[in-house]
Amino acid sequence: MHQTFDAALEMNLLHANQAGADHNREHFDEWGITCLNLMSSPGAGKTALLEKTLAALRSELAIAVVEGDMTTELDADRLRQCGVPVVAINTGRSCHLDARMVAGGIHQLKDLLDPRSLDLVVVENVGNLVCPAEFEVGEHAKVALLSVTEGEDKPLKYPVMFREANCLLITKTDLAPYLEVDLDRIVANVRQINPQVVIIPVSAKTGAGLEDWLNWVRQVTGRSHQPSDRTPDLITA
Ligand SMILES: Nc1nc2c(ncn2[C@@H]2O[C@H](COP(=O)(O)OP(=O)(O)OP(=O)(O)O)[C@@H](O)[C@H]2O)c(=O)[nH]1
Ligand SMILES: [Mg+2]
Repeated sequence: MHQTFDAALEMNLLHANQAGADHNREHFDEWGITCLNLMSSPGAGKTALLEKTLAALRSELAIAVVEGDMTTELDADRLRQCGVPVVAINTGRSCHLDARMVAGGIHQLKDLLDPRSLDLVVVENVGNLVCPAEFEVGEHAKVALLSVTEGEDKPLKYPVMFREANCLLITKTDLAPYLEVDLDRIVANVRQINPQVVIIPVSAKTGAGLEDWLNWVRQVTGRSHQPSDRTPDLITA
């Protein structure tokens, strides 16, 4: 009985969230904005990757960030240093952003600037490998990050985020030589869950793979002026 009630409650919650996400996406579309939702377990390297991404792309794209954390503006402050508009959302006890919270972020952004002047809004979700993937926020694409330190089995054990992702970044590849980790095994496990996902190994520390990631962002924002002149390792559509 309880189970049926809980399942119905969850369905209603997700249904209401989906309506909010669709509404956010309508706004993004109206303003000509592409929205990306970055998701991973805590510490996989979302903010570090964003720091490099903003530094590289801010001269060619007008970018803003919606930064989600349970508490603090630590990440938001790091990204403000990159010279782009950043709004911080503290989720309190919630382990993910939902569409309503991001709608609040959009309103904060509108107080700072004309949204039609933006090309790209990146949402950095709360660090959590499960819940963020279940709550759409109005994004056009989901980007999941999995660091090499987390283990090859994570896509199999926590499949939802990997199933939903349009792009998977295998992060911190500079650390791979110091670990007993098999990148091919990570890729094979991800492929079991999601055969279509684009997979890009990156290191925010060394910059390896960064250009491939930047080209993917250019592609999804419709600004693919500088296509990569080679087929990058492991990238598959
Ligand atoms: N060696 C190495 N360390 C990295 C790399 N990227 C991030 N780190 C480190 O990993 C730690 C976490 O990085 P963050 O970027 O804060 O991770 P995050 O996913 O934003 O974390 P939350 O927002 O708390 O979920 C920091 O100590 C970073 O310096 C990388 O490519 N290589
Ligand atoms: Mg972060």
